[in-house]
Amino acid sequence: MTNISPEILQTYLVTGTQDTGVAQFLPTLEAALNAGITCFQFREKGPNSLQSAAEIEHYARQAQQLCRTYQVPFFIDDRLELALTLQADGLHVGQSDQPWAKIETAKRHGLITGLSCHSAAEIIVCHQQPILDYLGIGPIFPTHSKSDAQSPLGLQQLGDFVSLSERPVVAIGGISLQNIANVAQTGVAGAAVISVITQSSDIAQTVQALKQPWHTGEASL
Ligand code: 3NM
Repeated sequence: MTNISPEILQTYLVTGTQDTGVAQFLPTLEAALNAGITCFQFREKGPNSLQSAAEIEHYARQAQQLCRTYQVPFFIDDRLELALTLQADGLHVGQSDQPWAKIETAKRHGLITGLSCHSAAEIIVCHQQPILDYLGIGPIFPTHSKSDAQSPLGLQQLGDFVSLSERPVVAIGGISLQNIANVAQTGVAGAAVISVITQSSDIAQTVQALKQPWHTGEASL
């Protein structure tokens, strides 16, 4: 039960200027697009993020333009107004972002919708909501990229949640080149990452390695 092709979720970069520094934000995104990420989420949030609405819109527009060039879907985290103004491809929200009101509005405007979930109860609520296209589940492993992250779920729990979900699942939180094959084997549609790409010294090689399990058939989708 989803309106999207789950392949777009496979290698999903989530990033804002707080993760890259302002100067490296667009070059990092372009390197990742060029290397084959399948989806991008503009997430300007947390310590060191931009505070000016005009600046946030400026970088979001630039990122959207790059995504258009590479024909990769452009999502926005949480900021419904900005997502509607820019006619983004999708909106991703967390449990504390008044999720259902935002998801409903975004869907009415034709956007793809995603919601972060951390528990079986939150996943079961989604069963009633055809307006939701995919679930983000995390953190799977400890992460340094989200200061208010919940406790890590681990691979076993991820697999259980994938089975429970009626929609494609993207795993997030602490995903690395060491654990991507195990993450893929749980049946997720994809993996969403920040630091493994933003802190990579060779983004092309890192993105290729993240995509590898889906190419070699290790993923169970
Ligand atoms: N959301 P990294 S964990 C943005 O659990 C985000 O919902 C999470 O960054 C969640 O790949 C997370 O560097 C940070 O661990 C992911």
